[in-house]
Amino acid sequence: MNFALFGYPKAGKTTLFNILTGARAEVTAYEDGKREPNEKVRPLPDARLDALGRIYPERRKVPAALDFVDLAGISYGEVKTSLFLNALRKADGLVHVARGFHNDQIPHAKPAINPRDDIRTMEEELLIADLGSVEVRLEKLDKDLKKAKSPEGETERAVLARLKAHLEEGRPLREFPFHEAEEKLVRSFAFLSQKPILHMINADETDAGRIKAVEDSLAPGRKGTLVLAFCGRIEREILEIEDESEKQVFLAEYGLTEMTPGRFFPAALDLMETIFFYTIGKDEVRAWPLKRHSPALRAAGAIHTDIEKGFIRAEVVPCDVLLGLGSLHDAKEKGAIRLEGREYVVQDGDVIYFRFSV
Ligand SMILES: Nc1nc2c(ncn2[C@@H]2O[C@H](COP(=O)(O)OP(=O)(O)O)[C@@H](O)[C@H]2O)c(=O)[nH]1
Ligand SMILES: [Mg+2]
Repeated sequence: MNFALFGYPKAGKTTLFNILTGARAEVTAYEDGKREPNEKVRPLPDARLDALGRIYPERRKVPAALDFVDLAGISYGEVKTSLFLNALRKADGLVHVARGFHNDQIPHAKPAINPRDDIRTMEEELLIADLGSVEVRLEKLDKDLKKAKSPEGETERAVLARLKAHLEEGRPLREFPFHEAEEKLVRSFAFLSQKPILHMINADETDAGRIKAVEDSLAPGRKGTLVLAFCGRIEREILEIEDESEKQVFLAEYGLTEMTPGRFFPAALDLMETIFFYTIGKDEVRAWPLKRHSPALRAAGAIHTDIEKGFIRAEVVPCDVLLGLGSLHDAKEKGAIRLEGREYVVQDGDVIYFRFSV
């Protein structure tokens, strides 16, 4: 799963990247810094995987991996023409970092710090970028359809025309009521206003004690969007502290309850409607991300297309049941393992063994 950190210049994107991934990428106050993105994969902390791993200590634990890319700042009004559009399109989730801190030493393109405005303009800019893609494609389709008839072309044109009207009303594609076939048809556009977006407010230190209030005051409450706040400067300092209890003291002094990753990961995964299922193989115990409400067949396909093609059945036991009984062997003895078919809707925390034939 991958996340793109993006936003207007000097918002604290690289600071957040470091906080989330443990990287030590350069953070710059003045010059634009480097243009190439920072990238780092971070294994997702997973208490259930850890517990399963303790049953099978000799097997390798493989957590889900989150891939972060930290892009250089994009100036106001320039998202549509940005070099980073492709990086944004590739992301499963967008992480927009908005500046909420005041510091005269750090340049800002607008007269005031206004994260609410930045959220609004950034969402608007993503929408405009999508509108651009739709218009370009429609123009091309119009030309092609004049030259030669094509039922597929007509269908696509009709869908895009509806998307265009929707976007022109200023509504993101997250709020478009896609049917499955339509969704498939436009998937390759990788529309930005269709992606889940997490707005991360880099709040002022003076707001450290009221992070929740900042979040509540800015939450747009629209489908597929979420606002979280963090104090980049304070957390960066805390990261330098080695001693765990000293860290807690420092956090408490500022009125903070938790570091950002502990809040970011569950919130982001929930926003992206991602659950996890687990496999216990002879060499490894592994966590697999999956879109919520997916059938067992899709879970099988996430592991390998052969398992999907040759699917026979899924042997399922919820992780907490397995942990309670002690091991897969005990779960089998106690009859706790269910046999499920391809349509079975996978639940968060299911431990699954797929029977398949090649
Ligand atoms: N006062 C203050 N400065 C910050 C905060 N977060 C980042 N900065 C500073 O803002 C500048 C830009 O930060 P950076 O993370 O590189 O932002 P980016 O350009 O969005 O990647 C650096 O000088 C940081 O030290 C913050 O929460 N408070
Ligand atoms: Mg940066």
